[in-house]
Order: sequence, then structure tokens, then C-alpha cells
Amino acid sequence: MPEAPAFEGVRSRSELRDFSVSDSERFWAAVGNQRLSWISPFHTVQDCDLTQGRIKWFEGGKLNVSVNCLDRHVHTSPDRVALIWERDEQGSEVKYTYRELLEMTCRLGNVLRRRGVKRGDCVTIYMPTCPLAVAAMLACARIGAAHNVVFAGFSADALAERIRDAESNTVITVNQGVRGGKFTELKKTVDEAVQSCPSVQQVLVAMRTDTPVVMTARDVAMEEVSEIIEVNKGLIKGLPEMLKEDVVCEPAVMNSEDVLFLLYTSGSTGKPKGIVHTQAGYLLYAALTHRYVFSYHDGDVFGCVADIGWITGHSYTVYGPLANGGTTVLFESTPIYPDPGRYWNTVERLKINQFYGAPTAIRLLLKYGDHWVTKYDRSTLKTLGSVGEPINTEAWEWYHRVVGDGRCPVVDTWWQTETGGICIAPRPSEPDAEIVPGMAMRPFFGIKPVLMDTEGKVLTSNNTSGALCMAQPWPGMARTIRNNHQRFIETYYQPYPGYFFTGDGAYRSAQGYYQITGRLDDVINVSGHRIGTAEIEDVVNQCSAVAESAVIGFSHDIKGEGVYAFVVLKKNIDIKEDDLSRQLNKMVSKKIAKYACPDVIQLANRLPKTRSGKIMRRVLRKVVERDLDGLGDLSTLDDPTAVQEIVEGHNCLYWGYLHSDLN
Ligand code: 6R9
Repeated sequence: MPEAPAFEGVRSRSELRDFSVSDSERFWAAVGNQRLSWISPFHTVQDCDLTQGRIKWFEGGKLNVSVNCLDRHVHTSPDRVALIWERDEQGSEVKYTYRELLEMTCRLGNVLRRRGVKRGDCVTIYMPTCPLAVAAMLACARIGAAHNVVFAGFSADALAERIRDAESNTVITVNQGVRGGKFTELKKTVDEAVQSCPSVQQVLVAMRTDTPVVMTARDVAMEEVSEIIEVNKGLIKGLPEMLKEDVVCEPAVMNSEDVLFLLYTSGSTGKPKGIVHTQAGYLLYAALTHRYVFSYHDGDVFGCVADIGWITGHSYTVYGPLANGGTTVLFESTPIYPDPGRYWNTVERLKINQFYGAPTAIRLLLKYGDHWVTKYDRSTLKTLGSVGEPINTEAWEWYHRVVGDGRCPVVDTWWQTETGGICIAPRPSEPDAEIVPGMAMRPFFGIKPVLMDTEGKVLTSNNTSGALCMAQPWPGMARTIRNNHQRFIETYYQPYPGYFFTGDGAYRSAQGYYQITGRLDDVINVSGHRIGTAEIEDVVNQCSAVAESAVIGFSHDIKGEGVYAFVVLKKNIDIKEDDLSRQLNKMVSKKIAKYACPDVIQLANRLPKTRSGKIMRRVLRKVVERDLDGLGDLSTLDDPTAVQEIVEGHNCLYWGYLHSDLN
């Protein structure tokens, strides 16, 4: 690290890591000065008070994030490839240089500005992972608007809720999405959503396919100009609007703590949280972690296959790699389209050096067998990354041995939407320091994890488990929840005063390495997608046949966790189980997204409750885990026979499954 020689007493990597924590202000000041381009320098490194949930970094500094991601690289190497768009159609990738991406960003920035989008406004982006989506994010950053990317798998209702909470005046979308050879009607979904979004004044529509869509007075077409806009390459057809624009777009001068984006994520209540990230700290942290966790070097091709609708796509497909002047892959497809060799075909063709994906996909591919991997040349791979959920040892070993030929370090990276970037990962460390399968292991520079016991005391010994908290602020952490700073404080800062509470549990090994053991709240992780069980219950309870429900996660060999719904029907309701399941799936897909649909529905006469009426989810979890000895204290139960019924109902379902497997 070029900054290190200026740090007193730092001669080794472990001394550098110690310094980054013990003298974190000097560490971040040096890194901030060195790695970001400032319009004017910051005067205060940090002003944070975790007891108050106040987090501010690099105040006084002025900068523009899009200039940091584009212009400065265009000055030194305009023809370096910034994006490789790995389109859904295998073998039809398209490359965009830094110059081309800057031009596209400026055109779009000018269009937004001319159409009235102002500094401080919020633009919702509902698009598949594609260059125009990246340009849209950067165009917002260029003109000082915040972006709110909504995963294109979310339903109209979920999209509408996010648009309303963000008070967006502008939405950017495409006519149709293409994924796994299937078309999704994104523009139609936006039409439905904006009906209940009074703030929306305009919808910009690009064409991903040739299928025309109905346009309304609110819509602005971005079509029919592909030949003329050089940067568009005829693949995503751009704005006729864009043509009128000069390719210069004056960057807004932003304060370090102005909002860069909102990203909605699930918490333990029904309402998603609009996590707020700001400019300088977020960008710096994404860039630094990208550089050192993956050992990214100039000229490498970085392949993060996450959708841009999630934080992983924000930090490691877009901001981290681009801030570092890297080449980043935009993966539009699925791991099994057109066949289970898709990832490794892509690695061979694009010569990917770092591959970053989710355990759920690795577990899925493992089942298809090694030949889908070994038939492709993976010799370019240097580092393999995993993110989003715990990676089980079998999947880790397969990833390491088969995908990486036993040559590449596998970095299991733990972090969250709230942390902005990776906080715990095996690297950076000494080049051949041990990596333990399935462990995130080592805190990143400036990160000081602690484990708490149930009384809220810091656990100081090793070989112990507790609630994972952070004892020190870092530049990438979330600043607030949109419209709800109180919820921000209550969720993250009140449970352990003076600490940031992650919501996860962790184990610290005898060697002092961290292993994440899972969520401590009612949030589950289905195929790497975070979802609150309360959100699903809200929808299930809206079904006219349902009196009440309780949703929990259960261990699923591919998805990590599946959705298990206990449902109590209203009295005198006569409905076939198949019909109920169809109805519930339809409702959950409509209100949230397909991935949140129940995998198992168990009908029950009643749910186990405490005398104060709280559903005892802990008991339901134990039943589903088939750990009846672990049911624990049932003395607060209102009616203990309810548990017996639940156990019997579960056994029926379970034996039914085993039986159907045997057939
Ligand atoms: C980046 C991202 C965050 C939650 C987090 C935790 C789980 C993420 C993990 C992991 C075990 C890992 N999680 N990485 N669990 N090992 N390496 O996924 O953000 O969508 O906000 O989810 O995901 O439970 O709290 P997000």
C-alpha cells in the first residue's frame, strides 16, 4: 500500500492492519487523500458518535463521484475497457471504454438535467444489469441526484412502495428485460407501479429488445438512435433525446456527506428500509476493499455476477472497480443459461481474473457435475469470491478444488447493505496466510469487530460466539434510513450502545478468526436475497382465506434457506391445499417477488403463542429443524397443546415429502 511508508512503525501487513484500527483517523486521512480526486480537500476526517448514530466522514471535502469513476481514467487511459457487458445471449458480449462510458453518462446526465432533475432529487432505476443502467447511476452522481436502483425482479407493488418512499420524480427503465432466455415486462411493471406514485413526473424508457411497448404522456422514449450514438453499439437503443446533447456534462460539486444513493433492504418489520449511502466515504471504502480483498491489479478483468439491484452490484460491479480504473463485467444472465457451464464459459471468453458470486449458485452448479466447469479454460482466474450467505464447506471445497483448480484463494466476504463494502474476509493478509473453508476470518483495514453476550457485554476470549457488532466507525457505513432516522438508531445503535449492531451472530475461533453463524433477527436469506419474514406474513395474511400466519426460514440445500409458512385458515373456509398454495404464490410474487414464495405451507389450527399473544417463532423453527429436544422453555406458552399439533402437522408433511422422493 503506497500510503504505508508514512505510517510510523508500520513495517508489515499485520502492523498496517493494527495501525488502521488504532490510528484510524490517520489511516483514512491518508487513504482518502491518496485515492480520491477532490475538488476541494476535506478538513475533518471523521465526526462520528456511535452512541447517537451520527456518522460523518471527510467533511469540508468536495468532489464528484462520476469524475472519480470516469474522467480521471479518461485522462490517463481513455481506451481502457471499463465495462464488458455479458449479455444474456451467450457469446455476444460488448465492451465499453472509459471514454465511451463517460460520453454515455454525460449524455444521460444532460438529458436528466434538462428534463428538470435537480441536485438532491432521487431517480429510481428499474433496469437489468446493462451499460445504460451503469450510465444512469453515474449520470445521477454527475448531476448530484441520488439514485434508487430497484432490483428488476421486484413486483409492481414492491417497486411502487420504494418509489413512494424515495419520492422519486423520475424513473428509468427498459421495455423488456431478458434473462435466461425469458422476457420480463419491465415497462409494464413500471406503468402499474407509477399509478400509485404521485411523485413520478416522467419515465425514461430504453429498448433492450425490439418489442414495442405502449407509451403514455409521461414516458420519454429512448429509441431509434443506436446507429448515431456511437457508444450505444446498437444494442441498448438510446434516447433520441440523447442526440441533442453535447457530450460534456458539468459535474456537480458535491459535499462528502451528500446522498449518493438509497438502496432498499429488508429488516425485521414489514416495511423495507431505504439505506442511505453518501459520496466520499462510500466510494473510498468500495474502492479500497475491491483493490485489496480481491487483489485487483491494473489490467485485470473483474467478474462480479451480482445484479446491480443489490449492494454487491453497486459496490463491486460498479463503484469499486470503476473508482480503481478497472475493467468490470456486467453479467445479465443466469448460472444455468443456456447450460450450467455459463459462468465458466464467460470466464474463458472474457478472461476473467477475479470471479465473485453467491454460494447458492455454487451449490446449484455443484450438483450438475464437474465437467461443466472443466471443459472451459479457467487459467486466468486468480481469486474466487463468495458473498451473501454462509458458504458451506462442501460448496467451498468444490469452488476451490474444481473451479479454481486448487490454485486460487477463495475469499468468503462478509458484509451488508448497511456496511457499504466488505468488512470481514480472508484477504488482505500475508500472501500465503491460511484460509479456513467457510470462514470470513479477518477484519478489513479499519474494521474492529466485537462479539457481545446476551447481557450486552463484550466477549473478550476466543473460541466463543455472540452478537456481531462493530466498535469503530468506517467510511463505508450507512448514514441513515430514508425518512426514518429513528428506526436507524433503534435497529443498529440502541441494541448495544456505542456499537454498530449487524444483526448477525458470529463465532470467533481459537485463532481469533470470525465465522458468521447467521441472522439473529427475523430476516432470512433465500438464494442470497435478504427478506424479512414479516414482509411475507403481511402478504399471506392478506389472503381472504387466511386468519394468521407465521413464516420462518428452513435449511434448503440449494437456496441456503427456504420459506416455510405456517397458515391458520379462517373458520368455515373450505379451500384445497393446492388452491391455497397457488393463491399465496400468486400474491407473494405480485406483492414482493418470486423468490419470496413459500416452499412449504403447513396448515395449522393455531400457532404457539405466549400469553401476551406473541407467536413463538423459536418453537416453530425447532419443529422444522426437527429438534424437539431443543424446544426449550415452553412455560410462557398460552396453550402447550398447540405445539403438539404443530409437530404432528409437520411430521405428516415431512413423511409426505420423503415418500414423494422415494417415488
Ligand atoms: C452483501 C450482502 C446481508 C446479510 C448479512 C448476513 C448475510 C452476507 C455473508 C453472509 C455469511 C457471508 N451474509 N455475506 N452470511 N457469510 N460471507 O449480502 O448484503 O443483501 O444486505 O445481506 O447477508 O446475514 O447480514 P445484504
